[in-house]
Amino acid sequence: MVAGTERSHAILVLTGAGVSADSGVATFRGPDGLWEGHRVQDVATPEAFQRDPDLVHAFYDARRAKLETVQPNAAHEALARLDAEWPGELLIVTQNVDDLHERAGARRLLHMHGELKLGWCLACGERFAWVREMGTAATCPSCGGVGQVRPDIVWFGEMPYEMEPIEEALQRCHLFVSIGTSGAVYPAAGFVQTARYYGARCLEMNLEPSQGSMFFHETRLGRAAELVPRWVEELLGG
Ligand code: BV8
Repeated sequence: MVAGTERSHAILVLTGAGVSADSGVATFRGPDGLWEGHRVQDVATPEAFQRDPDLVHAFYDARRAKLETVQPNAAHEALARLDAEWPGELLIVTQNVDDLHERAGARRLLHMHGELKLGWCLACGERFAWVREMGTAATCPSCGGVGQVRPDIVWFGEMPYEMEPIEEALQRCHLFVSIGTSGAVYPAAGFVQTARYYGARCLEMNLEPSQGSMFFHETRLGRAAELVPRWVEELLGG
């Protein structure tokens, strides 16, 4: 969907795990529905963290370590090119907690579910960069508290970040584009309905139809690393 998109138009792009899949980062719902061998409720809820902090830390420590071994793919790079060259408003809202959008050069970017490379101290409330193993005995760089640092990730049952600017952008955008997400998790899965209600044209690019496909004006099926560069070229080059 490019026809009718003026260079003054506002674009909101929502990305999910499918945009990092071509970099070798596991998506949440693999064929077995498990997430790197775990059930979501055992590793991505506050209750799981209370119940078994060692397991939750091991899960996030392994995913943070994996980030050092992967690179942005053509989809991240194409979105960074759009960010650099699109003259109108642009906001990339990612559900992903990896840093591949940033490493490709994206700037107009919000992480609504937090970031693997951030820590959060429950003693003093500070957030800070954290690139190494965390475990249950990490020391807060701000207050020195020991064993009070958690991953700065939005777990199920927790309020996603930046919801106000995201709501505003959803109401303002002329084009809403969803890339690589199953449309299984709210509130992100409901964004297309908000954008459409406020008059945006809605485009979905995914390996298979998402749970919200019926709300999109157009669906393009395929790998993000192939579809996204082609779409950005249509927008910028066309
Ligand atoms: C909230 C961080 C309320 C973790 C994530 C009970 C209590 C409270 C809330 C609820 C509840 N019951 C239901 C809810 C709502 C809940 C929810 O939606 N549950 C679902 C399961 C029904 N939502 C929440 O809890 C949210 N918070 O509601 O708070 C509140 C209100 C007031 C005050 C306090 C609280 C918080 C949700 C955020 C959870 N955290 N991530 C981490 O990453 O470790 S969610 C996680 O799964 C991801 O971040 C993502 O958002 C989500 C879905 O993942 P996807 O990105 O879509 O990935 P998935 O694998 O599912 O799909 C990948 C897609 O890509 C597939 O379609 C595939 O076909 C495609 N694909 C694969 N390869 C490619 C490809 N496409 C293109 N190219 C390829 N190569």
